[in-house]
Amino acid sequence: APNTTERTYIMVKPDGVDRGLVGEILSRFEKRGFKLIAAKLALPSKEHLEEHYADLKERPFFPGLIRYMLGGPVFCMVFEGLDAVKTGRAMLGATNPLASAPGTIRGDFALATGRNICHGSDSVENAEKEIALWFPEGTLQYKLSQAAVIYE
Ligand code: DGT
Ligand code: DGI
Repeated sequence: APNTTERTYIMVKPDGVDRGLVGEILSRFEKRGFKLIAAKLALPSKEHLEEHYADLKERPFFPGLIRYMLGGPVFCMVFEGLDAVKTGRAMLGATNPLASAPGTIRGDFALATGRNICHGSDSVENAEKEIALWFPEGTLQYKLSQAAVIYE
């Protein structure tokens, strides 16, 4: 049977929250059929963001990235569903919004790599790490009544 319980961590960055795009971004995942199993608005510390972006620590844009991410609240979400990680990335679009197709979130709402309004886990392994980092309190477990109309 297909794995309908894969999870991904999706985050609206401070510019996305400031621009009023939380509902739009959440809504796209919801409408696609993914199940929302955790969500919150957060003001992460510098240390927390440095851990989230630990893989990019040596990159020249790292200090600017952390400053940008400290600019205001972020909206944190966990979605569950078939191929959630890869499909989530496809819905966000490319890292550089100019390379993102129209119809993707970045392709519809962003122009600059350093202001690309959202984050999505890039592998199942990283999704597990990110969910543990942002939701140490855990996620919900429940059944959506629409599951039978989303999956065969
Ligand atoms: P790709 O090669 O298919 O993965 O496409 P991208 O998304 O890497 O975009 P590309 O190849 O046009 O640009 C290569 C890198 O250059 C990109 O990952 C980040 C940087 N870059 C491109 N445009 C911008 C920009 O407008 N602002 C900043 N800060 N960096 C940019
Ligand atoms: O997972 P992504 O957000 O698509 O991309 P990533 O994990 O490679 O990089 C994380 C963030 O770091 C990305 O959303 C924006 C920023 N970033 C990545 N590459 C560049 C960058 N910022 C600037 N200014 N320039 C870059 O080349």
